[in-house]
Amino acid sequence: MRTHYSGEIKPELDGKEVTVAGWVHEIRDLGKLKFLVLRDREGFVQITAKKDTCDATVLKAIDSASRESVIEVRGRVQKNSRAPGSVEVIPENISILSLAQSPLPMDVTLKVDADIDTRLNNRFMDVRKPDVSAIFTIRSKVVRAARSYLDSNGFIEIHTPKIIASASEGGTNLFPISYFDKEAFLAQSPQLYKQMMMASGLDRVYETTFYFRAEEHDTRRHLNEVTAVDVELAFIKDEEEVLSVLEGLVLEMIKAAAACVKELGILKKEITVPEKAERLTYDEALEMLAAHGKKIAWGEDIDTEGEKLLGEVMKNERSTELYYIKDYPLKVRPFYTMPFSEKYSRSFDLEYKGVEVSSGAQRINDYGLLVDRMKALKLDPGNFSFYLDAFKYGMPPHGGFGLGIDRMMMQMLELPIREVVLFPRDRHRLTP
Ligand code: AMO
Repeated sequence: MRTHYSGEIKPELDGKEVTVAGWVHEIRDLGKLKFLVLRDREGFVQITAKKDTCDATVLKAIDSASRESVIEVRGRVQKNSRAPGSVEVIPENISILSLAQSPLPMDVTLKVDADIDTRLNNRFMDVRKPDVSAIFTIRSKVVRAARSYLDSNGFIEIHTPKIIASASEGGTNLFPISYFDKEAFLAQSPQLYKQMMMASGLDRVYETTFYFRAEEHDTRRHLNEVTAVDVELAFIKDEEEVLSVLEGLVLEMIKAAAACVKELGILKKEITVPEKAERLTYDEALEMLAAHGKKIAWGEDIDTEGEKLLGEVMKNERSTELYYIKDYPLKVRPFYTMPFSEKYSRSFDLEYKGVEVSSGAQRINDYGLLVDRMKALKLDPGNFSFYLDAFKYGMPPHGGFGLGIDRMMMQMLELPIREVVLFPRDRHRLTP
């Protein structure tokens, strides 16, 4: 059993017996002296074996350990100003716990850059690299910060089914699955279920969830399996209350990432925490884009290029990287979105550095209006009876949003989406 991680081996422990365990990062044999660099999740520690003072079994173990083998080393800490971190471990016993085959499928010493496909095919090895493991340490802190913010604001964490019978966002991007003798799909969103919970009395809920989306994208920012935080809250006056929960949540997540000083140092990244999110309306966004040469017809969605340009304009002219676009045309939003007038809706997207990270709205809570909106969008209310029932017997006003965790990570660290997901699912990738 290891007693210490590499990060704990400090010169102050001089003379103390320790056990460290991890992977053989590098071996250098200088004849009289053998150096073995051991790597674990916290970093590296140098194991130094002198030929004339070290036990023969220790020297033999070093000779037989291939790179990336898993070993456990018991030994004494020794201060040494010439060793990395001014400290080394003089081994008294080395056990080889698992011998690695060679050649290795990829290099983990950071000397050779492997392409992203090789890295993802060998993700278990890729994550051994400190810069890659740093991403997932930050991700864990960010998700924990999201949960903790929502918990402390009275939200209850729920889990809704991922095997569903009908579409929640419109029907085209569902993955069909066979479910005994019935047709079923992987859930593209917890939307209908989180809304139904608003009629249950648990009036503030959230879920850290998967979305499965059968979209044939091949971009830096789309995946077919997405992780997100979905939130829904009831007894709201309008969408502003939903926006303020989203703003608080996103700022906490960015703060949590910015606090990962060691990991950001390894990644050579800096994260600036915005003070708040700025606000724009959809119409203002269109005007700003038009003023910068990008024309979008009223009622069209703002495309990727438009979003990117808007990101640049907001940064240069308003010194902000985080902003909402509110009041979208009703016709580009899903059926459950609360209308604001004939043309507009009580909906919003949150943009971070020119990419949409969240979208949400106040929802329709009136049964009759909901059915009308379904019909207007050519959806058959008969397919949604399990959902519509929740609106018949007391449904409070409510709203919510879905916030992409992968998108947040990618924008905070300014990396492509595949880098921030352990085992990404895209059009070409189903294993590992
Ligand atoms: P929407 O479809 O906009 O809204 O999704 C919400 C957020 O999820 C993330 N996201 C994705 N990330 C990567 N790849 C994808 N293919 C992908 N699709 C979505 C984005 C996006 O902003 N039911 C509504 C939310 C609500 O109104 O509560 C919904 O799913 O960050």
